[in-house]
Amino acid sequence: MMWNPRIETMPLDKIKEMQRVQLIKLVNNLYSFNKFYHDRMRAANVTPLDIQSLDDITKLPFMVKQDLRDNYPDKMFTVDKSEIVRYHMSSGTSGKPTCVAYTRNDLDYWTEALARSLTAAGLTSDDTIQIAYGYGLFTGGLGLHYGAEKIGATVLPASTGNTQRQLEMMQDLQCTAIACTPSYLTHLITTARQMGIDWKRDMKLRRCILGAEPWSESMRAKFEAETGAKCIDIYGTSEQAGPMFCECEHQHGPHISPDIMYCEILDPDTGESLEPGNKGELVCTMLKKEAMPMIRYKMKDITSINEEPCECGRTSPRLSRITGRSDDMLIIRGINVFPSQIEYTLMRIPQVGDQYMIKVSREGDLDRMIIQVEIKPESFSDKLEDMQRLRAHIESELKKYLNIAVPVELKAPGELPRFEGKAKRIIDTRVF
Ligand code: DLL
Repeated sequence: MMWNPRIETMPLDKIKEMQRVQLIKLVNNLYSFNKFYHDRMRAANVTPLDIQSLDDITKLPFMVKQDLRDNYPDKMFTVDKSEIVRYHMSSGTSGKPTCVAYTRNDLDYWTEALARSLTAAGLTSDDTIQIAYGYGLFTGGLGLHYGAEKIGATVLPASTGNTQRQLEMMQDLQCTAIACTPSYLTHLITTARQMGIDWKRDMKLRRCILGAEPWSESMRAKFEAETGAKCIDIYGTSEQAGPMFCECEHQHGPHISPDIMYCEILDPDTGESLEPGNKGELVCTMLKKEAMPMIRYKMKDITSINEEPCECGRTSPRLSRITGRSDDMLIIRGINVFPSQIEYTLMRIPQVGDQYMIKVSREGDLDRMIIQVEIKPESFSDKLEDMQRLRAHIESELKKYLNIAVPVELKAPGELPRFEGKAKRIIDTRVF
């Protein structure tokens, strides 16, 4: 089944022509009517006349997350406030979040992309999907919600947390699909075992829609063996809109919607464009976004594009599994964490010294992060109580800024290693 066969099976040359026309329209509009983009293009010495072919896109300047932070909250919006119907926000560095705005059409295209994606994943109006991504400022819950409703599936907006109840609801309502992070599925599996639930005997689950963080083929094999459900990768970022592109039932990487997004893959070292099939940094141009267009936005995710037609009959290109990032952003159990956020939070606590270390590992299939923090000599005390109080204070400050509970280990002055060259403050031993 396809949601939009005309787009999903369009021959590649027609796809590229459609993207070319849309790109020219987008660039003309932004150059003529928006100061931010006009100034950017002028600074890069480009005018709309320079953009005639898809390859000409390389003349346009890149955009990066820092642009969103520098222009927080609304300096990059390109429509009147009255046209904005929703905001989503994500945490940023140095305590500054990023804010993404949507017009009615932006929400409609996002929903359309998800309707195509969920259909490709094998869902229909007969399914009941439990959405266990966070509802609220995070894009996961609401994004999947409207996509699933669009195809007529029954939605259980469970959001995150309350794991026993999630499992009971899944059984009671005979949910046939769940959308959540791979980390949360791991937790659900462990809890189900403790509750004596046998997924294959007691559940009707046939699809798990997993994304928002890296996961692997070996995790897929384990999840499928335990739950009996097909596990489908879903990719998206808040800058694009939110969760967007799912694998089809052949599970060879998420199919993108080429009328909505144009992808480039760049060599992270040289910045050169790479041909399909080669791994590099993903750069996306959202061809239809109104409230907050994204042109040549550097996602910082490492992947490749596959333009070969798929066994499912779709011609829409696929992304390969995301194998890492070209920046230092960590994703801990589905939550994006920037080391600079951690540093910013720690350095505002007067008792904290200059040295800290972030340790990330995997226990079973779950991420574990610990932050070791050196205390200033004058703040260090032999009294256990004082140190426990200080540790609790640091942990609560970190929770406030990172949105995730992170255990802290206090270290005596001089205990952590010093670096002669560039400090190496992150030790990440996870393998995906
Ligand atoms: O994580 C949107 C989303 C929600 C995607 C639900 C899928 C499901 P952000 O919080 O902006 O948006 O984080 C985006 O998460 O740049 C990747 O590094 C990572 N990511 C997202 N999906 C995948 C995936 C949402 N399937 C960042 N595999 C991206 C690996 C993923 N990494």
